[in-house]
Amino acid sequence: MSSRKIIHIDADCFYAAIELRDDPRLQGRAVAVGGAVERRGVVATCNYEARTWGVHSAMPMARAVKLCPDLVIIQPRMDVYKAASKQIHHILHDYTDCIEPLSLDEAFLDVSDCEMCSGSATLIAKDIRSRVWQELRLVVSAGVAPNKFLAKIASDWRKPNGLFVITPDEVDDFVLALPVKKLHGVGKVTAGKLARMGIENCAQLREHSVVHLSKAFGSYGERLWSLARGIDERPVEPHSRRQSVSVERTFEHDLPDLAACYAQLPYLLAELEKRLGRLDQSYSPEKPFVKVKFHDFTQTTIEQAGAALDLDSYRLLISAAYLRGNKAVRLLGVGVRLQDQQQQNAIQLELFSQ
Ligand code: TTP
Ligand code: MG
Repeated sequence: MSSRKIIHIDADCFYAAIELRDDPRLQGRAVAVGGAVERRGVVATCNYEARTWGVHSAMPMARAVKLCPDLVIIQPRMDVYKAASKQIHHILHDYTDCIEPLSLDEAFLDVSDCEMCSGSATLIAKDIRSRVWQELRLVVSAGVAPNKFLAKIASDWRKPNGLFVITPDEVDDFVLALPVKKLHGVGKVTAGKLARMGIENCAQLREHSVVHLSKAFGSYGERLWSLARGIDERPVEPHSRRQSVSVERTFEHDLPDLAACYAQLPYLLAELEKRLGRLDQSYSPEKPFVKVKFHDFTQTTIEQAGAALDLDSYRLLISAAYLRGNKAVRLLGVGVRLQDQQQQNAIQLELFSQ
């Protein structure tokens, strides 16, 4: 198998970061998102400030408050987190459609065939990190490696606000020093069993034959043997279908008025057309939409069912969106919501079978 380029993206203290972004009064304070103490709530996540006090995910909120008496507790706003997740995914889809979402704030990308950034996975990861910051004011850490298990470890390696790259040449040295508890699938029980065999790191794990490991760990033994050598052939499995195609640009200098927005439209639409052209036949365009983000980061989206996908439609949408804020614009987006023919067919088949 030729070497792949896998990126793992994981936002830093995702829910908490969104709360800090949306309420500047929280800056510098220890913040936890989760259920209230009175309702025996638990911590969903907390910012790094709170983590210095020992607070962490899944901890009862009552205990968190004991550890960190000044903790600010915030009720989760799932709708906002889901919307942010969607926006991050829109950015990711600009680089490849081979994306496997793992949770709201985490995904694998296989960028082996991506030609952007001169095909450099490191530059793509940098670009993603800076775009997520520019467009959402959120920080994502990224890991780059030839496979999924190493990319995931790498994204954690320099967290928060980190990028860590393991090139194919570096895999061997990196894995040798790796504690076995970092291996994909090694939980407390397996780690304990390995420790009793005198195995703490992958260098020690490598001293055991695949036969020996299979005897000790059943079918997982062979997997351990591979992981200890930095081998992980699992493909990135995209299982979510596209719902839209879009192009967004953040401008170096804010666009002062509607005329300046109009002037950008042809360039954005040309790029959008290119991206639509790359879609396979299983999608058909449904309706145009636009997004306008103003200089103060407020933003608005408008779509129009039944409208043609032409310059006039987008001009109308842009002007309607612009007038909602009527102030300088930092980002413009144009897009098309898609109809997924595959899903439509599935629904039809189900109907017929009744
Ligand atoms: P994580 O990525 O595990 O955590 P995080 O993003 O908050 O922090 P970091 O990645 O910097 O270590 O989870 C993403 C979100 O999922 C998190 O913000 C809140 C939610 N979550 C829970 O609701 N319960 C949990 O036990 C965990 C671990 C996460
Ligand atoms: Mg995270």
